[in-house]
Amino acid sequence: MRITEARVIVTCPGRNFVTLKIVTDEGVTGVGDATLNGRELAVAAYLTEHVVPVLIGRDPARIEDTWQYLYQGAYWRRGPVTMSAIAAVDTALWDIKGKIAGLPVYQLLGGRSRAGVTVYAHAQAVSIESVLSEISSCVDLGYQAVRVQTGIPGLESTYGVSGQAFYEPASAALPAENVWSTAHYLDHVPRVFAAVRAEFGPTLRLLHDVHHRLTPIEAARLGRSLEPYHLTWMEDPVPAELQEGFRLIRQHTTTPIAVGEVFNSIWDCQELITGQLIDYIRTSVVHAGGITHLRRIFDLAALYHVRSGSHGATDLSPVCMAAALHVDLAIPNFGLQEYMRHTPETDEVFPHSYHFEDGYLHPGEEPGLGVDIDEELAGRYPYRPAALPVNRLQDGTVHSW
Ligand code: EZ4
Ligand code: CO
Repeated sequence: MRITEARVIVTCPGRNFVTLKIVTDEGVTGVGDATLNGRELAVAAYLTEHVVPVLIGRDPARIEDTWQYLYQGAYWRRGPVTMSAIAAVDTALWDIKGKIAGLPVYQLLGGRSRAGVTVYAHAQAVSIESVLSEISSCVDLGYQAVRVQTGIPGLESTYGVSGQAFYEPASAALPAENVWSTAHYLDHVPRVFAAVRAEFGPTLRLLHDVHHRLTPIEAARLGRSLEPYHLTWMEDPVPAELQEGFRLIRQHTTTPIAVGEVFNSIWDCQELITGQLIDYIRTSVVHAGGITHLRRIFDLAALYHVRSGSHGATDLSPVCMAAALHVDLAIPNFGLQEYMRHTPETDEVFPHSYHFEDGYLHPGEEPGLGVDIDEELAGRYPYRPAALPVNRLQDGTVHSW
């Protein structure tokens, strides 16, 4: 069997997605997600100009060899653009392998290790009062774990609390600017979780995303102040270029730490994992080199009691979600999977077999990944330039968003 064609499809059914569809001479096709929020066309160009030409004529069965060819063969290693492009190819090849075998991909990864994939929902609102009712709605839907984000008094807007229909500004061509205050934030967050625990009791699993805004010692203070509310994790407490910085957080708090949504490779988390500096690794299929490399990261993590907590925001397409669920179902050290529902338009463009039931997602039993792209429909939603916001301190200094 040979690859005869690979199409790069950019579509915007509410937000931009980049999808690679690989076609073989025997008519079997596979899909992979290549979406990099705010930098979509960079990956599309990387695929079109540098990857698609070398795929033509290759044997689609050789997943590991193709991965190594694209990774080592580029000479310029790692980085979000390269690794998202490699991920798309890798994911599509797993999809093809599953279809040829007549098995869902999780079976190729060793079979199911659990009944379903426990997912966490997002509860977000400006006030504490309204976030409590958002959490109630999640509980009513069957979720056992909820990420809680609120507005910060004194700040006009903050991460994770958006009044917009699209999660995270994705409509403006140029970046919006947010204003940040660590002092206001650190004062407020413990009050939020005190109210949530008082309302919902001790067993609902609670999470919070700090979104890379603190220094290690500030994160240590936050973790310590949240200890009475026993979070499942605090996410991205600090920017993670400095892996060593997590050691300082660790020395001060037992609040578990999750990190990794912006990581591209095992090298971004090697020290975090082997130093036992984190509890959950949140790398995704699309941004960390596909199923092949994600499994490598999770296998390393398993040796150090680190569990998976894969990123699953709506800027990762249903193709990525489907692939993630096959990995989640198979690995021994699964932790939690983030799940934000896509818009009905997105779900229509990407028909899929995965489904939600009682707090769990199930990938379904279709051969391959169980997801596809309706190219005709996708063509009706042309790309729209979009950018993530930029953050500044109150004095105007640029800060992590
Ligand atoms: O801000 O995916 O945990 N989820 C997140 C996300 C990220 C977006 C960036 O594109 O932090 O919502
Ligand atoms: Co996050």
